Amino acid sequence: MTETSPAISTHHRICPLCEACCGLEIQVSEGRVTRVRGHDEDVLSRGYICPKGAALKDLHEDPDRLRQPLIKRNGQFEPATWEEAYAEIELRLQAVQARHGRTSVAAVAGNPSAHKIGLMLYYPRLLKALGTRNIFSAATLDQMPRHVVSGLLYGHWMSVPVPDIAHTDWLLVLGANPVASNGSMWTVPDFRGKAKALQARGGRLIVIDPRRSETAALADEHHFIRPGADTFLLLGMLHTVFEQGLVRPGAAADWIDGLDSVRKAVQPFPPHAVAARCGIPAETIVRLATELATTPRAVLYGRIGTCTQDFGSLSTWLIDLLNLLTGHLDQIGGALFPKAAAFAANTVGAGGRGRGVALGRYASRVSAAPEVMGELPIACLAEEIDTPGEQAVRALITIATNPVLSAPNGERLSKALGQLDFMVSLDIYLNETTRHADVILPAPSPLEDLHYDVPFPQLSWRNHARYSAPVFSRPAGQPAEWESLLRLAAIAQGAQGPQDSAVLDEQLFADELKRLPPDLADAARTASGHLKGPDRLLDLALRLGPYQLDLAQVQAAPGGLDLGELQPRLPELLRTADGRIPLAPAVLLQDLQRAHAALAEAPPDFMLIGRRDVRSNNSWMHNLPILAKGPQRCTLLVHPEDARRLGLSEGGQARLSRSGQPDTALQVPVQLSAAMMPGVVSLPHGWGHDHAGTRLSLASERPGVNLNALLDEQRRDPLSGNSVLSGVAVTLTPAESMIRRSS
Ligand SMILES: Nc1nc2c(c(=O)[nH]1)N[C@H]1C(S)=C(S)[C@@H](COP(=O)(O)OP(=O)(O)OC[C@H]3O[C@@H](n4cnc5c(=O)[nH]c(N)nc54)[C@H](O)[C@@H]3O)O[C@H]1N2
Ligand SMILES: Nc1nc2c(c(=O)[nH]1)N[C@H]1C(S)=C(S)[C@@H](COP(=O)(O)OP(=O)(O)OC[C@H]3O[C@@H](n4cnc5c(=O)[nH]c(N)nc54)[C@H](O)[C@@H]3O)O[C@H]1N2
Ligand code: SF4
Ligand SMILES: [Mo]
Repeated sequence: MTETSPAISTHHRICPLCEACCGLEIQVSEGRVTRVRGHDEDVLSRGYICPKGAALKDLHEDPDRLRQPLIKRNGQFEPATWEEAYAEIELRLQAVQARHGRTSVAAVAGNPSAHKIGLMLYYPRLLKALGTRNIFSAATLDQMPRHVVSGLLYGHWMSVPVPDIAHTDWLLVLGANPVASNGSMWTVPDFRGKAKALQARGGRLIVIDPRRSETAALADEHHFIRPGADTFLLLGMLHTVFEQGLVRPGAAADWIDGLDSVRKAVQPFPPHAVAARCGIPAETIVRLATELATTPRAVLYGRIGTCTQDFGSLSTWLIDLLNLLTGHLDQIGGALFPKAAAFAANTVGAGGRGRGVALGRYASRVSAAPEVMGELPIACLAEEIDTPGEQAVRALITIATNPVLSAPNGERLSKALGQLDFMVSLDIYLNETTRHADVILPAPSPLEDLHYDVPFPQLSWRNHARYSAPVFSRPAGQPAEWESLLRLAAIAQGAQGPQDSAVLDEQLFADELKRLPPDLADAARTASGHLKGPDRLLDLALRLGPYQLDLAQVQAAPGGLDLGELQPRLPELLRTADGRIPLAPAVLLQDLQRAHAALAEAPPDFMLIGRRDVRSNNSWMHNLPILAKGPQRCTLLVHPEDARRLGLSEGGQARLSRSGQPDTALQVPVQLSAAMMPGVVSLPHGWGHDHAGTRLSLASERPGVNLNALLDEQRRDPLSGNSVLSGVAVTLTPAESMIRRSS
């Protein structure tokens, strides 16, 4: 913190609202935020900020943000003290455990938990204490295919290659819109600025998307693709690479196995055979493959559009194979693996080999969906609750998640939550999901919390280590989230009565040290022992990390420590058991049969895709005045030709349902957009704030509709368990017909 004048202080805070992780400069006067702007000295983001960053002030001040625990009594939430709340949880959670066993309790964690160090570091403690297999998270609505492929190919879920945007001359983006989303599984603040720099040095940006997105508008080249068909495009490209003798694995050549299997596997997919399926001409497919292979610094990047589809794991695998086989993996200007200063499993130990990963060690009870990364698909949560049986889920803990809006078929989940014996939520709002809880524990405002990003330095465009101290102190009595998690963990383990979170934290630290060799543990106890909470675990992780830093060093650099440009990391990065990269894992080859069977599928009349808006964030930032103002954002984008054919007009209402499921119908305002691929319509997710019993006064004024109410929770990428959220067949009619039919 710096004192600018006696009344004004300036603080530096990493923005916790999206994966760009911008460094912000927050000015405070008389206990209030008076200005938020980008921090010019931040080593990662260099002054960049988006409208959401500025909304941290509104979030901090939002009168609807919960500041006291709530306990539901006779169907009504009543304010309670923290000890009353914990006592209620103890009574009721332990009763469920005693009666129905440990599996009867489920836990779900959501997106914001990735942005809270307290949640990242202490949630595993809670899961261990719960001892349940019913663990779910938003990862299966998002990036699970990415983890599967990283695990299988490189031996760790979090070994994710990211485009070296600082040096590449050719960047192909599939299914991502970083100009609006600010990047994902790739921490890249100011993507627009970096893309413009790429173009200024003569490079090219190419976008593949069923909508001419904000990123496509910036690109040198954009191609529409039939939603869900990336796998076919990528297979056609890979076929070309083999066919034209362009296979040159470069840096990775010494470590790969299974090249012939890949060659054989792509044979049925020449460009002319996949062109109609993906909607991209064969010549274009061949040209893109050739450009990728012959441009010395080139890279493919795929994200949510390539993950949340029927072939999510296949698409992600093919993206990596294309980068690798054209010599761009682990190469400057290609796709590089970041080297994080702390918490990265792929920096631990000697490197070069490791334990690898296992998939499907167990399966979900009802659908037999395989476990991945210790989780089950979140789309299975509702059925695990509402399908009777000895092993049914009867109690639930939610941490920073709103699956009633964020997951497919939230209606079913909402009903299922109503059937639970007990539910507790650690959250900041009384919203569509937490309204079902029996106890809500409020998290502090992000400005009252210290921060260090745990996952994102493992995904960043440049290596760095940055720390934020709290801007404000927590209100009296308000625990940090990690303290709440320690209390919940103690309860889950059967503790009775009030517990001291400081004592619980000592136990946790002692357990952490037990995992180290005795000499290292002694050194760590001496070095980090004076700290507590996440600071202590962070100090330990920095010391054990590849740069051998410590917390004090990172804290002393207000803009963070710049740890340099990304560098090649093979073979040290590998953690597969044999130290090799298996190009053709059996499970992926097998999954390819599914794509083969779907090659001839004709497109339905209309397909639905999602979209993100700069002023929105999944389901939970619609209550902040600075973001909520302006035009309605929950609109259905329809191509003007499609609209004319259907009798829809700008500003009119459309009736939208999943094809064959008229009861899923939503009524939505139409917005004409020539940026849509004909036959594809787009609706953003995270809306539908019209449930009774929430406390979201501003959001409920313009609730929008819930896209996920249309989606089928049973439709998943089988290997990763990731939900299919894009490319769903829909039926579209003017809303008048809805009125006529019902009258
Ligand atoms: N159709 C469709 N659906 C999608 C997507 C899509 O593209 N299309 N995207 C998916 C993706 S990528 C994701 S990540 C998921 C997100 O889905 P979720 O993980 O469920 O996250 P959000 O909907 O963002 O809800 C966040 C919750 O965290 C709470 N919260 C906010 N800040 C804090 C905090 O500091 N502490 C605590 N304890 N709680 C906090 C909010 O009040 C809210 O309840 O949505 C998915 N759903
Ligand atoms: N402003 C804002 N920022 C966000 C979020 C937010 O809600 N709002 N959410 C955050 C989260 S949780 C995440 S995971 C990231 C996601 O970040 P991104 O991955 O960049 O996600 P989107 O912006 O949804 O962009 C996905 C693009 O894929 C396209 N698409 C849809 N289906 C297909 C398909 O089948 N194939 C291809 N090739 N393209 C397809 C869509 O038209 C869209 O343009 O954004 C994060 N940042
Ligand atoms: S892009 Fe916006 S929301 Fe994302 S970290 Fe930066 S300021 Fe925050
Ligand atoms: Mo996400």
